[in-house]
Amino acid sequence: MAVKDYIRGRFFPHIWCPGCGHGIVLNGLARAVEKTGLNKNDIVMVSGIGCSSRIAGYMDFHTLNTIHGRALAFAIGVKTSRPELTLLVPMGDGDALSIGGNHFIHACRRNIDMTAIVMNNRVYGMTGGQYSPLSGYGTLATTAPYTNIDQAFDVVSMATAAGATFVARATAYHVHELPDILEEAIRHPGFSVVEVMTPCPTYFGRKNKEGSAVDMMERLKDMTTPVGSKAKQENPALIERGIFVKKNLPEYCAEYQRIVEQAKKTGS
Ligand SMILES: Cc1ncc(C[n+]2csc(CCOP(=O)(O)OP(=O)(O)O)c2C)c(N)n1
Ligand code: SF4
Ligand SMILES: [Mg+2]
Repeated sequence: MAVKDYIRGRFFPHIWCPGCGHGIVLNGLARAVEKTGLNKNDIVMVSGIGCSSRIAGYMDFHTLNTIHGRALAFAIGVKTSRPELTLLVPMGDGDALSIGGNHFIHACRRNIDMTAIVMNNRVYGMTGGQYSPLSGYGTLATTAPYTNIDQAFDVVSMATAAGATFVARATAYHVHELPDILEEAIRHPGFSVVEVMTPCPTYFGRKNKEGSAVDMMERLKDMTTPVGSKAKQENPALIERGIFVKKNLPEYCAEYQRIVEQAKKTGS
């Protein structure tokens, strides 16, 4: 199948603002899936609610646009009943780590085979620019007109500490790295987390005077560096991108089946 076969062209034009990074994530995902060679009928995409979650409407897999913060709960239900399917779970930063934070850390802990994509634009885009747990100290938002004093979560550190067996960070600027990282995440037989730093020029950019959508893209280039690079030692403020964790642990559905078989044999 080709990239265009994974897209629902009939629903275009999409709802995203000019310069929004979410469409680049859609592109990256379509290319990643193409690289895996997966049949689209074997893929289920489960999203919550948000501008980011609209991605499920545009991709031609089995798709569920569920409840804000609950995408992983629905996805775990699908995966445990049909373990042979490939689960992709795109979420916003608010969706994944604010209202959905508890589901997120426990999904990491369980190592269930699916790919969680956190589309981090550091804001609640869909509802008008409220600050999220990823906005960060010193930022402005419609709900923080005099400056946000909450510190931000680090998605990579949090997913790693909670036990995710594949953890990576990509950006909407680095369009060639994104499909490669997503492909590796999808192929990984466990719980994969990919944070994608992506611009929301309409709210985060405007509130924080970050300039045009192009300026925001250039900032993604300037503020990040490949993981383990010398640049990070010289400038600790740089944010690393790439793959941070890749390890094998027993997968949840396989373990569950093992227990079922064991119970059948022993009758207890
Ligand atoms: C249970 C529930 N609470 C709140 C909302 C309102 N709501 C919809 S989207 C959203 C935040 C979206 O932000 P994010 O997840 O970061 O996605 P983005 O729009 O930035 O891509 C909120 C609070 C909702 N739909 N359901
Ligand atoms: S409000 Fe922000 S996140 Fe939502 S579509 Fe517009 S640019 Fe994208
Ligand atoms: Mg957001």
